Amino acid sequence: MSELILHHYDFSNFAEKARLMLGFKGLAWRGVEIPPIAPKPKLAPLTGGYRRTPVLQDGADVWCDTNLIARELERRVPLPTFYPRATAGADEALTRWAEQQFMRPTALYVSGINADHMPAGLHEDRARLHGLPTPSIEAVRKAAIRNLHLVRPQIQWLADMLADGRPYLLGTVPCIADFAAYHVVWFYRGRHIDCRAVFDPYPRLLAWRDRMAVIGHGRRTDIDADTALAEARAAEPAPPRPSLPQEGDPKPGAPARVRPADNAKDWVEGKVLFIDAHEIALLRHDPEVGDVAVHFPRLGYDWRST
Ligand SMILES: N[C@@H](CCC(=O)N[C@@H](CS)C(=O)NCC(=O)O)C(=O)O
Repeated sequence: MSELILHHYDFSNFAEKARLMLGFKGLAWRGVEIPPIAPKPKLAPLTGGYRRTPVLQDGADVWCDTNLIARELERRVPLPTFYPRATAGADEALTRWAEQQFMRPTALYVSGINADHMPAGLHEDRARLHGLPTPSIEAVRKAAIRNLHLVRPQIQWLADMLADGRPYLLGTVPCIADFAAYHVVWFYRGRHIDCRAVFDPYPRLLAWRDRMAVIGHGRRTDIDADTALAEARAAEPAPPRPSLPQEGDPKPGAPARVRPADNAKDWVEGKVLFIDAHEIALLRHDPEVGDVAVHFPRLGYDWRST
């Protein structure tokens, strides 16, 4: 297996999930630092316009979204597993809660507390990403306290899950839900002002967080974006697995477009290379990198035949 490339930036919590997942699988990987705000001129040739962080690359294949990245890592390195049989279903459902219901107010709380310390243009970029008007710095600050009231009861849920002394959220071994909840908790480190005091009343939660942190990031080497683009250019997309289209799905070879389902404006266009109940991969041709396969999960994404 060639060394995978992760396109990420340090303060991205979803990237922290990916880094920890790579560590859990014991992998050596290469990191390309991408900008935290659009435009991302050295990522767009690979993804066709998908701009979220992180993205995983192997040659001329790229995987968007940490939920699909988890599946791809599991396929390559099955053990230790992200999906123990005993907690199947609950692990995915808990993941969705953590990354949506828990993450959104967490982002608004931590960013609100750190309103004056965020990189230039970040508040504006994130508002645009969510299809909202640019907020005043005062509005960002005020959102912090409102959202603190939304995160507190959810932090209590995490503490309650761990109250019987279990080491991980669903039992004795970590599963994908631990990674999903961990990166949200990790985000409370803040950019400048540390927000982690909210966890102080919960020693078992703190112990779980520390247990997750020691998994580490595997073996990381940093490379530049041009090296990653050159690797894509030199490679061809891997032959796809057999497709299993569902009712009404575009068939392999048909033109289609995909985008995140949450207000994202930019469609990624291409021809269906692979489709099943969980994934849709588009084959695109880019003048800079040639043919690239861009893999998306289906849950949380929107697709259309074109
Ligand atoms: N569902 C996606 C969410 C990714 C996401 O929203 N990442 C944030 C960074 S933590 C992001 O893309 N922010 C905008 C950006 O980086 O351009 C995943 O699991 O990868």
